[in-house]
Amino acid sequence: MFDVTDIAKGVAEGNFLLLAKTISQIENKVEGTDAYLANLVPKAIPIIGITGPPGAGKSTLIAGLVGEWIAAGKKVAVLSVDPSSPFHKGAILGDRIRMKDWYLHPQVFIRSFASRGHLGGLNSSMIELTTLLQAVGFDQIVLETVGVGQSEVEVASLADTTVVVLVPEAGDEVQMMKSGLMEVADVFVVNKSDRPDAEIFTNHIRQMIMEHGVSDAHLKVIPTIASQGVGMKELIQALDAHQIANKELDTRHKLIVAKVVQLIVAQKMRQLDLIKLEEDVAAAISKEGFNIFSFTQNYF
Ligand SMILES: Nc1nc2c(ncn2[C@@H]2O[C@H](COP(=O)(O)OP(=O)(O)OP(=O)(O)O)[C@@H](O)[C@H]2O)c(=O)[nH]1
Ligand SMILES: [Mg+2]
Repeated sequence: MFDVTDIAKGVAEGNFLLLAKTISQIENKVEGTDAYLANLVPKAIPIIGITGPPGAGKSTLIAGLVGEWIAAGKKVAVLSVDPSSPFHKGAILGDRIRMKDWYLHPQVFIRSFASRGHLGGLNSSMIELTTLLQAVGFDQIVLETVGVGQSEVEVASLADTTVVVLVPEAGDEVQMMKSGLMEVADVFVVNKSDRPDAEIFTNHIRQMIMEHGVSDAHLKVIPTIASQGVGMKELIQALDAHQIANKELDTRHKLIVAKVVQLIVAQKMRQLDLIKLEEDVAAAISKEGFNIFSFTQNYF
């Protein structure tokens, strides 16, 4: 596998070839991956997770943030995870088009991943890849995931700062309560604030989080019009504020514990030979008195 110093040199020069190759190697778990990961020396660059319903404007928003960060001379990495559900075709292409300004920019590395077929291993790959990014010289790391099912909760277990993007539409607040977004969001963005009633919706969210005992609701709910670049500076301020607060409270260890658990689970899963398991089950259930617990103990 490639030397981290060489990858970092490429990143510094805007050449991401070695980085891209290394990402593929890690994803494919080529020989030596575990040792390679174990020798990384990551910097404490916070990971920003951006989630929200399909089409809320996450990619447009990220493109806006990237613009601000680039202007400040930063190196930015964006990983986006597509749930690849059949009703969501073209997500990758859509992202390409919206982020096209940045695709060839020497300060920006963008890569999309499909979550299908990962069997719960997506988070462990993301932990691996974000740690690699932290070790090769990026200043900002963003993870985009479409908020369907449990993915908001999953992204929150990867990100130091979780941003939930909402749009002013009737029913969204109900959806938000339902999926427990209040617990995972560090910052709320009300995007498409050019829509009618955006202000009412924004105030509604602010009130809801105040009822949750959050006093600085104005800092936590940011109205944006991503397609016009409106609200980007305010959002960056909110991100910075959260990261400073995080540092003071030293909440990092909780997140690390969650990540360690995910890595252990993923490692156990990798050790499991599913084909053999299926054969073993087929053999075991034909016998009388099959007991699922005693059977499972053979795999502990
Ligand atoms: N009116 C309006 N449209 C916007 C705004 N931000 C984004 N859009 C549009 O909303 C559509 C979806 O934007 P995306 O950035 O692809 O949304 P997304 O959340 O990344 O979508 P997925 O990744 O497919 O879930 C695009 O047509 C954008 O141009 C906004 O602030 N106002
Ligand atoms: Mg997107």
